[in-house]
Amino acid sequence: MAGRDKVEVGELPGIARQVRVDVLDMTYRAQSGHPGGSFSATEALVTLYFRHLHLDPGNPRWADRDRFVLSKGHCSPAMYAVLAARGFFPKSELQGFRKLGRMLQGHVDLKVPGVEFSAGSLGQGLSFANGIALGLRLDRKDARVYCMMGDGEQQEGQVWEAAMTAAHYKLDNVCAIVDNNQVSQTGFIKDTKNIEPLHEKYRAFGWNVERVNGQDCAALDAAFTRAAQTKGKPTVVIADTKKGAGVSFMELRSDYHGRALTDDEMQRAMKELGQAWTPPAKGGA
Ligand SMILES: Cc1ncc(C[n+]2csc(CCOP(=O)(O)OP(=O)(O)O)c2C)c(N)n1
Repeated sequence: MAGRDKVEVGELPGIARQVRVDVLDMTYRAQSGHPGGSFSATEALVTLYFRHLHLDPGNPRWADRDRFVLSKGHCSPAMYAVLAARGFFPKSELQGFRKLGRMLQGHVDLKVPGVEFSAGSLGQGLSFANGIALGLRLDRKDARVYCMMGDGEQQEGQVWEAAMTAAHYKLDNVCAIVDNNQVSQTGFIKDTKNIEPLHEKYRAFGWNVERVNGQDCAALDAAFTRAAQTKGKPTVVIADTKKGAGVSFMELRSDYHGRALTDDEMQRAMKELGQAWTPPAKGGA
């Protein structure tokens, strides 16, 4: 089935709910993957893909497309679910997530239609986005480049080299998004290596800064619109989110960074998402 094009802002939460259901299903089937950081990023992803990115799912390499770089590439489940919903590939592919020989592997990679950057090693996406943005400028194209990073990822030095580069070259076609979900792989970021005040840091590096509730699609939508109107400097949208957002017992827990839910957790989580779910018969095909 073909994916849906631009939708009204009021429709985004419903799409986000379905993305979360798909993320849980994919990671459960694979018995691995990263639901926590996928959930915090869901609203930003659906707002971008259903409202802002100029794309042609039937022609993923269209020269004038906007580019989206998922630098926190371990959050592939959410991105794959969104790409499938937009029609880049059949939704049935999601069932092969992290299976040997299948297209959708654990970290986003270029084999997947709609993916622009093979990620996995954190800290590199913004540098790559800068390169695309400079290339688009040379080619006199109006397309924009979006790059989503994690808040733990902000601890990587390369992020700040790239932040300097984007400001130096006045890359107003770059919009970074920081999924500021407070929790990294093993605990709270404020306890491992504090990154705040993040907005002041980006401002000092010469960026336009938008700081919004990152689970609020309308707020994100307005921030992305302002970003596109900002001239002479790159924009960062600091999306204040919660790791595991959308399922109460997963919120702000590093425990759900990189594992599938148990049967009992699946039942509780799917219930909260309003989705019927029963565990598969054991020993079946
Ligand atoms: C260079 C590098 N170091 C370490 C890792 C291992 N790693 C994978 S995910 C992760 C935590 C990332 O935290 P954050 O950026 O906050 O992501 P999120 O909470 O959104 O999942 C780490 C350390 C990696 N992928 N790359």
